[in-house]
Amino acid sequence: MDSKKILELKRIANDIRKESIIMTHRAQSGHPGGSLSEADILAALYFYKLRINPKNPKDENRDRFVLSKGHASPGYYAALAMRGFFPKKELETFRKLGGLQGHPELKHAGVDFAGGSLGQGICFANGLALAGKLDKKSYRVYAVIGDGEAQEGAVWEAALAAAYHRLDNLVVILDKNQVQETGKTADVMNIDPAAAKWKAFGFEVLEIDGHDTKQIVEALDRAESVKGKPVMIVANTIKGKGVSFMELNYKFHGKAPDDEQFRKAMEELEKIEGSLN
Ligand SMILES: Cc1ncc(C[n+]2csc(CCOP(=O)(O)OP(=O)(O)O)c2C)c(N)n1
Repeated sequence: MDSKKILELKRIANDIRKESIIMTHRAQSGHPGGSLSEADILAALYFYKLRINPKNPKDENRDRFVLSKGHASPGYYAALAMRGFFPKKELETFRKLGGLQGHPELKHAGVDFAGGSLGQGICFANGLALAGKLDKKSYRVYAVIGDGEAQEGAVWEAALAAAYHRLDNLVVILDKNQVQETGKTADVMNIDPAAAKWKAFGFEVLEIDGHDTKQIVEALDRAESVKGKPVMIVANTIKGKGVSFMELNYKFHGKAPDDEQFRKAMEELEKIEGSLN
């Protein structure tokens, strides 16, 4: 991928971050931390890798995307709106009655999975991937899970099943942002060495810097050539990435910025935007 396209994806990721801050601030509710950490991954998926068509969101041959960490919906909605699944104006309805809910609902164009109950998305992604194989479809399935979420037992049952069924049409991306709801993942219940664990479960494991767009794109490309087993991309990220006082700060897991924090966050993200021109 040329450097121009990389830069474009970085700008998109920054826009996803800005929208996540705007949405959570407006609603005074929602999850900024995990939205900021997943932004570069979502930008690479939605604006490079996924074979999807916003004009035909239910195309049966589309690649599937599962946001298993459904609480990080602001980043997800921003990516969907920016990709054209629904008007950006709808982002203003975030967490309002009848609008975009805190956790994704299937009624919204582009949403393939109603995430929220942690541990379920990767199981659902397995089902999609298995169905694709049985139906001889060429679509691929991508799922993003959180590192706190990876403490759920169901995740490991899904990992066993994915390898057992040789789901080489499945790519799981671990948004390893180091922090969960109440503190550091390593302190609450350590999931390391994560890469070695997924490898032992039968995955092809690629470990990357999840904020390095070039590495994300290369890993997504490489994943396509893996045969006979599912792929795990361990994306090392920073919760709250891009906003200094949110970075690695569990207090911004599920808390919206107040007016002053909003102003500062936007100022920082706009500075990053300036550096990307
Ligand atoms: C089964 C289940 N238990 C608890 C919760 C409440 N909860 C929402 S987010 C969260 C922390 C998730 O941490 P992580 O997966 O690291 O997410 P991220 O840091 O990427 O936001 C918890 C415990 C939930 N949504 N589902």
